[in-house]
Amino acid sequence: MEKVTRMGVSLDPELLKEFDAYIGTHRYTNRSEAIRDLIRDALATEEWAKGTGTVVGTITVVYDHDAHQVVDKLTKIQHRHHHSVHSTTHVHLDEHMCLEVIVVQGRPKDVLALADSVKATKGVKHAQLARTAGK
Ligand code: NI
Repeated sequence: MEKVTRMGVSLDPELLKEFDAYIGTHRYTNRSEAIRDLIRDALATEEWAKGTGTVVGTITVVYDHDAHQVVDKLTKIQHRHHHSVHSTTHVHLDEHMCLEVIVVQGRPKDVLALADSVKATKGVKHAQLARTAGK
């Protein structure tokens, strides 16, 4: 493991009080852990916003497989965007409802275009893109 660098952070008491409340709500065991997570979140958001480089994430989709040829449509969309699709997991929730998790990896604008197409597909009940960072 790389050597960890310690750094000091100056905060006014009111902000620190709010931050400690946040740490409690989110069940962090210490401030460093919470700060690390917030920094990683900010860097991941930046990576997606920059529009360059490679990003990773998942698109979770819920649909009724009998509705509006949604299976065909989603398959076509994923083939059209095959450069951004890493893999897909399918779960049959019940007789009709399906949950699919599409693991995405690629240029931010391509991945966002894929997510938009999935969300706009008739028959999709819910679709959500989770943006994360690969490092
Ligand atoms: Ni299914």
